[in-house]
Amino acid sequence: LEKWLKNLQNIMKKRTIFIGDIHGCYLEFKQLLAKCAVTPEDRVIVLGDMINKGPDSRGVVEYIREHRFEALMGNHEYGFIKYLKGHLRDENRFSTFSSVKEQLGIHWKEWLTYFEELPLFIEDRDFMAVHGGLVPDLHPRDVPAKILTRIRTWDGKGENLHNPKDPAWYELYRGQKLVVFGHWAQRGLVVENRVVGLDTGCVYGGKLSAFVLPEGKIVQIDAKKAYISIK
Ligand SMILES: [Mn+2]
Repeated sequence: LEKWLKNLQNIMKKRTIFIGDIHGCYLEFKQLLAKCAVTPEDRVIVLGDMINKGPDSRGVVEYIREHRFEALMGNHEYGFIKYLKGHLRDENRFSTFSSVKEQLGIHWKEWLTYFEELPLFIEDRDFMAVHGGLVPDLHPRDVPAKILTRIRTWDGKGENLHNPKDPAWYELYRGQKLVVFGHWAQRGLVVENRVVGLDTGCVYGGKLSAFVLPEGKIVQIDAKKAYISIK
């Protein structure tokens, strides 16, 4: 990563700050932005899973919209859209989603539009940002949402996206662009050649993490507490 960063530092003008899975951890989110000394000149990209499980999903998404941060579709936003439309089959997730809907109040339909418009990936000259990850040798525009938002491991077919016997998707990545992703709290911080993973399980009592370009610096805030237990 270091060689790549050195090259980038010469050409990248705008500071870009990527933020891992927030899951309603509003206080930690605000602290992390302060620690990164974010200004209106910066580009901020939230990697998805902004909502659900944690204490203040509404606070998080309102802050993101007010400050015109960019945000990606995570599997929790994707599931929440289905829930709001009455299409969700996984009843285990109803209780936390109903609390998010309650927080959003009477304007939930307007929020539905916001969530539906979230991009599945953001591609820049210098990087690719995605919530789950990439399928080897495919551009994300050619990969379905349910894979882009949920992939952890790759079996060659996309049947099982989380199998400890299969390699992590990023071990198979051969592209030239830096990929920044979230979604894998059990794996935690990943900093390897051309991949940076930022889900460090804040909502489970871990940390909330940011990656700052062009410096290539990781910035973290400890969770106040474990808001929910990890499965
Ligand atoms: Mn996720």
